[in-house]
Amino acid sequence: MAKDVWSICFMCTVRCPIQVQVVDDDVVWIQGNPHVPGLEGALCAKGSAGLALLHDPERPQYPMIRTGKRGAGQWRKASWEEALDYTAEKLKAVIAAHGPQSVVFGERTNLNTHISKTFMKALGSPNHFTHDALCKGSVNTAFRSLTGYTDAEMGIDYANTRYIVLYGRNIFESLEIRPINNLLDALEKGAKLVYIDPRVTVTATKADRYLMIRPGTDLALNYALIHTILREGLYDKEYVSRWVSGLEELKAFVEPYTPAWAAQETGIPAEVIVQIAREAAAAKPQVVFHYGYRGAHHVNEIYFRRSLIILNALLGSIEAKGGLIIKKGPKAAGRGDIGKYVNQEFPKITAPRFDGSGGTVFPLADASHGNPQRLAQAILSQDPYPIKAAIFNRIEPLQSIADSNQMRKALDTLDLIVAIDINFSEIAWFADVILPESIYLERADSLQLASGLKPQLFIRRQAVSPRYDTKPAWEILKRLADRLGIGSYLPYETIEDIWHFQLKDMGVSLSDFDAKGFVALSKDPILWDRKDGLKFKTESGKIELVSPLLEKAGFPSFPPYVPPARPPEGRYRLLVGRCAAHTHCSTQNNLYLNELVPENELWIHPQEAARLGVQDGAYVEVESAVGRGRLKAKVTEFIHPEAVFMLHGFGKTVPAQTRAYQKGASDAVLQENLSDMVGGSPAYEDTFITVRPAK
Ligand SMILES: Nc1nc2c(c(=O)[nH]1)N[C@H]1C(S)=C(S)[C@@H](COP(=O)(O)OP(=O)(O)OC[C@H]3O[C@@H](n4cnc5c(=O)[nH]c(N)nc54)[C@H](O)[C@@H]3O)O[C@H]1N2
Ligand SMILES: Nc1nc2c(c(=O)[nH]1)N[C@H]1C(S)=C(S)[C@@H](COP(=O)(O)OP(=O)(O)OC[C@H]3O[C@@H](n4cnc5c(=O)[nH]c(N)nc54)[C@H](O)[C@@H]3O)O[C@H]1N2
Ligand code: SF4
Ligand SMILES: [Mo]
Repeated sequence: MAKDVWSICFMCTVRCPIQVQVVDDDVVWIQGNPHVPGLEGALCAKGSAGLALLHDPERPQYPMIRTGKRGAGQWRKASWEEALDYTAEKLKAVIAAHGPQSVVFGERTNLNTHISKTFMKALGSPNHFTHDALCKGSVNTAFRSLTGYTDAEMGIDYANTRYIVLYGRNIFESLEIRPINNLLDALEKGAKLVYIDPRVTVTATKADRYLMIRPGTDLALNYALIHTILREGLYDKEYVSRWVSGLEELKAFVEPYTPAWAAQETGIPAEVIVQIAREAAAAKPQVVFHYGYRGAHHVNEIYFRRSLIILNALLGSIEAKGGLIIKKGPKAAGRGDIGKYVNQEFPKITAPRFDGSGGTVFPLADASHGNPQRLAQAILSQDPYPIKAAIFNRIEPLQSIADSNQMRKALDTLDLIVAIDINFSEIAWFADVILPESIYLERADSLQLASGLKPQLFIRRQAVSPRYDTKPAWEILKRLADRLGIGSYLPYETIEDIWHFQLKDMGVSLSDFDAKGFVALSKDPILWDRKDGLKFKTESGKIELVSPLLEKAGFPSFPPYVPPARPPEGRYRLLVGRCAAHTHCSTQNNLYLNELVPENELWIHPQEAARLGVQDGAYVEVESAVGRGRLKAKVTEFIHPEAVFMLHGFGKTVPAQTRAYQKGASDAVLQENLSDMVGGSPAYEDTFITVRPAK
């Protein structure tokens, strides 16, 4: 029997709405939801490779309990009853001996995060954390310091922009389909794209202007852009006088940061800096200085992110058509909010977070996300208390957190490691119990609320029955909760129970999803009135350039510029990133995607390669202060001579992933565990490595 099922792709967390064609309980075709503007049937290579994941025999097929040493790959097959009983008993023992705060739960934010947060609160532990700080912690803090909104509450109106500047936002490879299609439309209508990166990426090749910046100096460039915009009076005076405070302090601060000064620092000619400032100002307010994603992750990340938001503020592009927009949720559309189990009464938790997020370590970081970056230190130092059990759901601490060797050492001291995963990831292989989740095509999940100019709800319905003995995470957590005596906090049995609970105040029913797989909560885009209707969530209701949030915590709003350290003689700054064929560290073993990009290579400039005796295509050994690796060299002029680059997520050590096993090197093994202590992000790009031809 043939049917079409509305779902949401999960080959990466962009979560494109999809239409899945099913014949006789098997998937025959996946395409983007044709009714969604900007998607219209499109899917990326990874999305199409969902088919290979579904049928992959190299994923966990049943619950497993470790029998040998950690990581040795000796397992026994267990029933779900047995594996859940085992996990619950171990958790109870840990809680009895060390208290509920000794249990941590990490996950990549997903549709069921309201359930896992509920699980942890009911357990009495403050230690639920997400990947968020690793991705954009400092962007989040920067936005809150200026506007009161988090980065998750901000978006970009790509379709209507006239001028967009991307700082290592390699949007055509590290992709999101809808934004790309919208941006392509804008470019066709004449919008200009400026791309800044020490490496020539696919996005660089599509730009009107590409600037090979010296790594880590984007902040100097931005101070010179701000200097020029203010000196030449190019800013949006009406917007700034109504919505921005602290302009005089900013003017005084950027005075010394001239384009000539920045040219020395960045390698970008002064006249080009001036031209960009003028071009951007001429397009205002339909301008975007892209504030986010990764790109330049350094210990002063927060100030770089603030400088980007300040540029947008000066050109009046915040809450402007073709600029940045404040995302609108159900309330702005006159609806009730989506139901979340986490909005209920829980027993009071007095222990602080293990990671000091919103506390003693990262006072300004968003405590609702926590910070995985501190996990290894917190375990090893037992500060602020012992951690004894960890549940990892859809997150890979051994590849997504810098310094894997330290992480392995720390995790090995725990009494219990649980992995809820769909792959034999490094962490699953190192765990004590693997609770295999059904993949997105085999399960339904909580509804997705997508806030934006037009808020919408999306649904992931189950397309086919599970190929193996796997379960959705919401069910795994419910069954675990029942065994721990906290099941009443998760009052559901089926996915329909969850959906009804989510929809109860929204004026939407399940059948509303039948026609198109989504429900629009507003007919028209909701933009607030720029004259009088903007609602910044700061105390003054304005964009606060001088930030009480920062200053009350003892951090300056405008610290003097400190140049990034130059690599010591014989070392290179390690830059990392993604490619279009892979998702972080998840897809390297996928049958199709592995064929497209089987391993990572080390990009190195020819002048440096010649000096080191490194040949294009030959193996090199790389080493940092904390780890080492081996991969092929790619000798290319397309990278700044101070830096080398590798794709993130390779260098697998799990033999069960036969296609990816030992291919390339892992960036996380090399990276030192450094952080921006103000913003909360890791400084992934402050590690220096040596390179030599492999023996
Ligand atoms: N195909 C694919 N797409 C994805 C993802 C994926 O895994 N795969 N993941 C999604 C997620 S979660 C994220 S966070 C985004 C990431 O999206 P991006 O931030 O666009 O992507 P990265 O691939 O991390 O690329 C970082 C770029 O920054 C450059 N860079 C390094 N140092 C500097 C510097 O000092 N200055 C400047 N200007 N540039 C620098 C690097 O050379 C690299 O090209 O992608 C999203 N989209
Ligand atoms: N060294 C280094 N670390 C990084 C980065 C980097 O560039 N270098 N980038 C950072 C960024 S931007 C981000 S966003 C994070 C991402 O960090 P992660 O979220 O950890 O990375 P992913 O590869 O997206 O997914 C991790 C795990 O989720 C599992 N998984 C995939 N789908 C499912 C599913 O449906 N259910 C379950 N239960 N598990 C699933 C995968 O098998 C994998 O083990 O990493 C950050 N950390
Ligand atoms: S970008 Fe690709 S992999 Fe990510 S959700 Fe969309 S289709 Fe799936
Ligand atoms: Mo990310």
